[in-house]
Parts: sequence; structure tokens; C-alpha cells
Amino acid sequence: MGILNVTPDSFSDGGEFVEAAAAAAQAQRMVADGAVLVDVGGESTRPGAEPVALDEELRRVEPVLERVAGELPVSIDTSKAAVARRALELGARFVNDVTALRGDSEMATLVGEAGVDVCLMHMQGDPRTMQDDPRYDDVVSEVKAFLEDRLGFAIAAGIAEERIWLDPGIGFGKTVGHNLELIARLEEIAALGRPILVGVSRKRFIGEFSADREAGTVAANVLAFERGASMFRVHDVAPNAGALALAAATFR
Ligand code: HH2
Repeated sequence: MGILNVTPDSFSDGGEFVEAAAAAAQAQRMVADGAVLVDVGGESTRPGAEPVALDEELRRVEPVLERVAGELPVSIDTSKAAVARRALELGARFVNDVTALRGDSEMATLVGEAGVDVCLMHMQGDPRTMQDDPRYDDVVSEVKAFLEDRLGFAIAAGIAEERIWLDPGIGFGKTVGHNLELIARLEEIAALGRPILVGVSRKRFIGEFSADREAGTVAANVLAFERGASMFRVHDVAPNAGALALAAATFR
């Protein structure tokens, strides 16, 4: 999954793809490099980020979706049902909701009726304050219990189980140690029986080990693959696609 942030303030690529033509070119490049989805987002969820109003989020993503969603496989990274609805009208086929359907009471019905895939992600708190002092007794079992609960909610709301992806939410209300523990024990979350998406790309915990965050991203994705992840949300598609193809070819 290639990341396309149409925001002025995303932590890594903020401001780079605000112009619709540049964003569309980047989407084309990511698909050519091996992305199976281009994840378009108009609201940064980096630590400390303030929420974005509906009008502003639509203003950011619509011109890009108009150019790419009919032609390329697109997911919409939003927690607002109105943004997701517009994206689906324009051809998006996947809803990436970092609130796991808790942010907007209309989201679950929309996704169920549209019959598209959805990713449910774990987050402790909200982006504004989530990194202030995240705490868990056992991060893996708490994230797993949350995802199991949200999976049940989604199915009860009418979303087909086979449409649902789960994501431990790396960096969302988690210390470096929590992120490492989640990657180390990802099999426990994969045991829920749904495919796992991970988003480690260039995140701060990678910088603790590798000044080159791209190299660390590739390593973390390969480790997550070995422990059961099957979708990898990344800024730089080519190195990750290559490393994961090699990892898959040696997987026993
Ligand atoms: N991480 C970010 C945004 N959306 N979605 C899923 N499913 N999983 C993630 O880990 C995830 C996500 C944050 O990264 P990014 O989009 O690069 O930055 P920002 O939120 O600042 O736009």
C-alpha cells in the first residue's frame, strides 16, 4: 500500500503532494513500483496533529481522487463517512479508518452497504495526545482484544468478515518498546484470523535504530511479514516491494 498524503503537515511527506498533478504522478509511480493500493489521506494523524474540518479534508482529497480513483486501485485514509462516501463514488475500493469505525457513527453502515474492504486500526487515545504517556499492562493482548472487539462490531454492523483487515496501529499511542513488542509478537494478532496490515514506514521508533529510516522500514516490514502481516503501508514502494518479494520467495 503506497502512502499519498495530500496534507501540508504529514510527518514525512507533508506538503510534497498537495498539488493534484504531482499527487497523481506519485500515485502512478507507486503502482508501477508494485503498490496494490494507493492510500489517499487528507488529514494527518501524526502525534500532536489537530483534527481537520470536513470541508477542508474534502477540498484536499477530491481533486486527487478525481484524477486517480477511477483508474488506479485506491484506498481512502479517513475517519469521516462523508469523505469515504465521496471517495467510493469516485472509485475507491478500500476504506482505511484509523479509528476502527469509532470516529463516525455512519462509517460502518457506509462500508457495509458499499461492500468494500476496510482496515480497522488500534489507537490508544487520539492523535493530539496519544504519545503523551501511553501505558499498557500487556500491549499485545490489549491491542488484540481491542481488534477482536472492533471486528465483532463491524460484522454486527453488516460488514462481511472477509472484507476486514486488522492493524495494530504502530506509533498510535505506543512507546518504542510497545511498537517493538507488537512486531515481535504479531503472530498473536494474526491468530484472530483476518489479514494484517502494518504501517511502520519512516516512523519515529525506526529512527532509534537506523539513521536511514528507509532501511529500517524495509527491515521492520520483512520482520512483520515473517510474523503474518500481508499488507505494508509505505512511502517508498520500490525497496519494500523488492524486499518483500524476496522474503516471500524464501518463506517456508
Ligand atoms: N499510519 C499513519 C496514517 N494512517 N493507517 C493505517 N492503517 N496504519 C498506520 O499505521 C497508519 C495509517 C501515519 O502515517 P502517515 O500517513 O505517513 O503520516 P500522517 O498521519 O502524518 O499523514
